[in-house]
Amino acid sequence: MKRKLKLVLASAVAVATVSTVAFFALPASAEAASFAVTNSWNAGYQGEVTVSNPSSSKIDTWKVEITLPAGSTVNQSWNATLAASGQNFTFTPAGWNATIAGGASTSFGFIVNGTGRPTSCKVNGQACTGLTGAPTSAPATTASSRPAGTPSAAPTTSSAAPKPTTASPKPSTATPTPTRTAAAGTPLAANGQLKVCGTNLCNQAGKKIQLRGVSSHGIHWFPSCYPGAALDALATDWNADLFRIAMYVQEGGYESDPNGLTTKVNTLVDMAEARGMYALIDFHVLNPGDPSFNLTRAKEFFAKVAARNAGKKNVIYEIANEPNGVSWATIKNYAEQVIPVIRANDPDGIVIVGTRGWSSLGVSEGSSSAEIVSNPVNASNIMYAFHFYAASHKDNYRAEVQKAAASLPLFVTEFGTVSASGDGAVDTASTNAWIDLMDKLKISYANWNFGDKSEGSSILKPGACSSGSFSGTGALTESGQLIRSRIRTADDF
Ligand code: IDC
Repeated sequence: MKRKLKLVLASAVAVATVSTVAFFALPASAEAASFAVTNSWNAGYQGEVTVSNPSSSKIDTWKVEITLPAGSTVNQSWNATLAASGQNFTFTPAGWNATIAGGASTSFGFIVNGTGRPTSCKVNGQACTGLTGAPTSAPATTASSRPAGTPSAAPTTSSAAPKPTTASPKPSTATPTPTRTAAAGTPLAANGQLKVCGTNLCNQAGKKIQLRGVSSHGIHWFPSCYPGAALDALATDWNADLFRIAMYVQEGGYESDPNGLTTKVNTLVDMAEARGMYALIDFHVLNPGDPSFNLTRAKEFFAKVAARNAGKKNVIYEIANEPNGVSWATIKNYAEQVIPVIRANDPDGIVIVGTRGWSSLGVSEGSSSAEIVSNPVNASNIMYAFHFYAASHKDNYRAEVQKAAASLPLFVTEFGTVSASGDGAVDTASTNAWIDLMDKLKISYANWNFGDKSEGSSILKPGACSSGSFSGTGALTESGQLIRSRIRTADDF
């Protein structure tokens, strides 16, 4: 039996140039299809396709074929594999998004070089049955987007979309992907674009807020831990505000697979955004501890992710997880080279700078936050990372945080309930003392780690990820249950 598919083409507004809306009707077996261009500039436009499966049974794969008039070509795509043949452009799954559960959907995006709108489309071989209208007015958009004129601010660096599959790539066409409207009631809908205000994090209304969430484990090690169901559980069962995407650089991470991991990071940014959560992009340097070792990689990576995600409001950039064995001056120098790359591509994204001694504000290497206060990073809209592991780091570290928070905007981008090894027993008393302090100071935090490795800091029990069940407490370790109970309480937004 043929399964029903719904095809929706949509994109986000950015300019006041004329937008065209055309409607495709799908065959009788399908629900509906529509096509809207709401993000366009002189020489091109951007689209997003959502393939929906309104039936109750899953579909195993999908294929979308679009024909463009001569003179227009799909320049790049993301979250899909693109094949071009003349004016016909075929999109198949990126790999991870082939299967669509009953009632679910998947999206991919593309950039068209040229202004010609699709003249036909097919989904899984069934032709869309015709263009039924082309109103000239721009569609009412709900996609909260960047202000009119944004495309002029479109990044001009390297191609941003993951795995561009264009035959003739234009290095200057990196364009932000569409921004989704955050569902009402989500942290993202409530707070919008964040900014640093004094020593705090503020929402779009200027209110001081605290984000509470979790960090992934290394995304290259635990691919089965971050499907939609996991982020669903975090968003709706945990009421998490924040998902940190830990992308190791060494140990088989970014340096081994830059394109694959960039794509994975972007996918997780989209998944968090779709659920109304903030996404913290963590360039997880650890060994070697000198971030300068990865400076070239950092510039390359952040140019791409900042360009690609510039239009989104849910992205925060963490440029160096845990510098260690290096001076503050070296870290500051690294930051002052990486931050401009991010700013050139995403001017309003908050950047978090790691601190000396595994992001201990220097304490773990015999220093203190004073070295930062007296010699801060020369950039605005930045915060400083502080990390702790509750069984290892106690009163003297808490005292340092309390003191530093009066002068520096702090963000606890990683903390564990156990020892600094990431393993061992949960120290409930110290964890609660830390969380109480962070709540009091409105310091945002992400707990290490949302993974199912057999170690004390794991939120999930071994095997939980492959079971695919993430909601409730059944899959949670002792640490996971403690953290969930602290995170799911009401936010003060
Ligand atoms: C640990 C993981 C462990 C992994 C190791 C690899 O828990 O499974 O084998 O990394 O390097 C940090 C780091 C973080 C560590 C964590 C626990 O940011 O990568 O994760 N930790 O040791 N800083 C302090 C503790």
